[in-house]
Amino acid sequence: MQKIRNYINGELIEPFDKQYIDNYNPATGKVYSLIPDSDEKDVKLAAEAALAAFPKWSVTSKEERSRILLKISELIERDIERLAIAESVDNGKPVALAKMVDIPRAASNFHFYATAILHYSSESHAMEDVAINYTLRNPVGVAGCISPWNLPLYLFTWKVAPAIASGNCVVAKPSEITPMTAYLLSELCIEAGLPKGVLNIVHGHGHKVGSAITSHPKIPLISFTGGTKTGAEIARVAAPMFKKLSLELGGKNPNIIFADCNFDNAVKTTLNSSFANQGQICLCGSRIFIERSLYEKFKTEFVAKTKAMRVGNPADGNNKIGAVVSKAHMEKILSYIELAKQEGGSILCGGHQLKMEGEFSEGYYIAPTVIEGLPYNCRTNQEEIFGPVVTLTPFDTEEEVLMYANSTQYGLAAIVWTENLTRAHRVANLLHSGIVWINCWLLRDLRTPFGGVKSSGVGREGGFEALHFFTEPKNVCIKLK
Ligand code: TXE
Repeated sequence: MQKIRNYINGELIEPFDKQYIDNYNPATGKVYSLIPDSDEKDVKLAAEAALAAFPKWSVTSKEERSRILLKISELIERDIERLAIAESVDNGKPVALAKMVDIPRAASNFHFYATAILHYSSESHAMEDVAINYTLRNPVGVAGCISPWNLPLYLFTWKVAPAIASGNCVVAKPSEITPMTAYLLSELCIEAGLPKGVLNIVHGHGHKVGSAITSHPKIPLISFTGGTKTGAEIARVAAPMFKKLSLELGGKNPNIIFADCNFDNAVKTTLNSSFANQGQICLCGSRIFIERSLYEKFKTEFVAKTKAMRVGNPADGNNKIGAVVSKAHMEKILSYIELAKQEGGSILCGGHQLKMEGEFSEGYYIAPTVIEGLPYNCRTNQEEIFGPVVTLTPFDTEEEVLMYANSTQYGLAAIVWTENLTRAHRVANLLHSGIVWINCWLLRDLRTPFGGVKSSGVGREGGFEALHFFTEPKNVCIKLK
């Protein structure tokens, strides 16, 4: 059975204690590889390697850093097929989705930051003829990057690329549920000639490896994407150590459909924003609010199209929906469907596990589920389910739907469908959320600020925001006379 190895000081090595965790293929429910069950001893080794590499890497010219990152990007593109299959086997997502979204985006993350550093400049503040201030932005040191399982290589590289591009060294931990593509990336980093110790990848559980990174005294900044509870725990540990923190957490995003929308586009994109990646994207719109005059028409069309979505073997290009990531997560999603029924919801389609044939009979499949008849403030409509489950709710006025939309503890993304330009701007301004998509979803320009408000996180990733985060500003003031 394939054994994943840690990537420390430029080498692929076994964990200190030589202990391993089973890695499941969600499509079959079978163990297919082994993950290092690392702990604080492995993190210590990785942090030492990163600290040793930092003095040289931090002064390596940005042209040279850029060249190496571009090489990594090219190697990801070269291996797109192999990486997409690995991502699908590890996570349960359709291979076609990994090939179209996850892996190209991982390559873009390296490409984007390889070039962004060439255009990054810092500020200068002149005090007329008295003095001039200028800001130096130096890399901080060793960055801790902790990422989740839903978009494994995509989100892992979204942190690692800006961190090393800006001259930091990194101790990173991918999710123990989906570690394979981060492991394959470590092989590509070696091939690309990334100097040893610049990136170190330690595999294992969050409560062992993640918490050892968070509490390590020589890791002064932490970039985390994952659940809100974990984010709160990381903040609790990191705050008294005055670490810099970037937290991208959960969402319960509203998808607001006004009667004047472009109906066909709204239905088509809403299918995607509801069920892409089995609904396991923090940006998915899980609460669909529809203006009452359009409600029945939208519901009929949306439910019919949802029923027609094929679920099954992620390697079969005809299947739009694969397996959810783990047995535990499948059970969590199913328990929320039960909760929705108890809260008085009617299941319009789905609502149950799907049993497949043959080698997929033990896989974790859930029929895409549409629920109606729930109040906006019930638990089903307030808590993050993170699966192929959406609710439909009618509304009468703009004021009412804004109240529904803003009623949760989350504020990551919102989607609005309307052909009325002034309303689009007005509503976008009044939504409590870090990102608003008008008449589209998941359209991403990597230069834009990415992140949420309220319990959806602290700080922004993307563009120069990430380069700001991974550098420390220092003001230098020179008196002129
Ligand atoms: O996330 P965790 P899980 C949501 C979603 C999901 C829930 C839990 O609702 O059901 O979170 O998912 C590491 N110190 N999202 O359990 O535990 C962990 O090993 C440091 C939203 O997978 O937050 C993994 O690498 N690190 C989300 C990473 O944190 C710790 C994406 C995320 O895992 C740690 C995924 C600790 N004490 C889930 N405990 C999004 N916003 O995209 C765990 N980790």
